[in-house]
Amino acid sequence: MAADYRFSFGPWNIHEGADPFGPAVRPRIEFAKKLAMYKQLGFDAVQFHDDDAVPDLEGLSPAEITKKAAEVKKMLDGEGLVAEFVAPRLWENPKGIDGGYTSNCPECRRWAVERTFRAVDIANALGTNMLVFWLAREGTYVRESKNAIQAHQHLVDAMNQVLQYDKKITIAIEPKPNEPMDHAYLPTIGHALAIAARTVDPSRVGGLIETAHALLAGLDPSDEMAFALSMGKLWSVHLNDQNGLKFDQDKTFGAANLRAAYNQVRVLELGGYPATGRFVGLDVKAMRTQKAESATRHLANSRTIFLALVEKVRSFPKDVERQCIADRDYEALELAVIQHLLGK
Ligand code: GLO
Ligand code: MG
Repeated sequence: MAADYRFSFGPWNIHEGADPFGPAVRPRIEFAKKLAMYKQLGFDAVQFHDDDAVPDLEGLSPAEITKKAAEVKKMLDGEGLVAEFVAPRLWENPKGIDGGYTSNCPECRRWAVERTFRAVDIANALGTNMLVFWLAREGTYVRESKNAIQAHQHLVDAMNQVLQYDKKITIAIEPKPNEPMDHAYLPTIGHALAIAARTVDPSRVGGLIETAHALLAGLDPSDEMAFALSMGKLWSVHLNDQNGLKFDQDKTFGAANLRAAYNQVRVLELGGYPATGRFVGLDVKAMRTQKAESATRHLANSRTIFLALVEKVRSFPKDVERQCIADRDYEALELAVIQHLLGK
């Protein structure tokens, strides 16, 4: 019954386990081997950074980049997979050190837009019309280091150039309030959609909401998703979990707060998300302690938990919900939800 959901993740979600305090603990798995794992794990679509699809793209011409991306499209076809989106990875290049689009250096801003044009070319070659803008370093460590008013205009200018470069491309902004920056410019979906409204074609700019990012902003992810859904702007999600206000943990979906996970699933159900044909993305990381042979469990487990919660949402007694609401007895409603989750 819940099979109407389709799932995606990015190759970075199968990783070697390095963290800021220690090196890799698992062998690197090459891209082709990762692709072969998707279907086995129950996933149908691949999320890409531009350089996941075309490694070392900085040294290549636009034609070479497109050719290499076309080869990746063939690999996808061979596995029965599709590309969901391409995200320009501006944050690992020296020119993106101070943000790409909002850098104080005009040459770096131009580089960021050019690199995004290449991401558009890659998206076209992979057969998707969606870019994701996770604006990693578009912000500041020190407020006085940038003019924040101007920075927002730079973001609009960059998006406009991309929207004009390709009249079919769409941009889903993935808001995040901090990390790596102290303060990032588009911390919530409200900020993202307000900026979207200022572009040359607001209909082609929407959002991707990540559970952990909303929690880091002190917000309820299901409300962020509801806000986007109410405007037809929820174009993807990065479901995961987060244990309080600390570094971006990307835990298995539902592992820290099952009730909040239930409410994210509930809102996707209420918003008719599966009928939009969009994917449920899982941006989850295996724990550093996980042994190599089982370092994809976090993906399969997140999907299993998601599907179990779909069943929970669909089987919640609607008559109880209606009665509690009619009686304005929200204590009773809350207990009914908890008992339902406990299987009582
Ligand atoms: C990091 C983000 C990151 C993005 C990915 C796609 O906090 O969640 O994983 O989702 O780079 O743009
Ligand atoms: Mg993410």
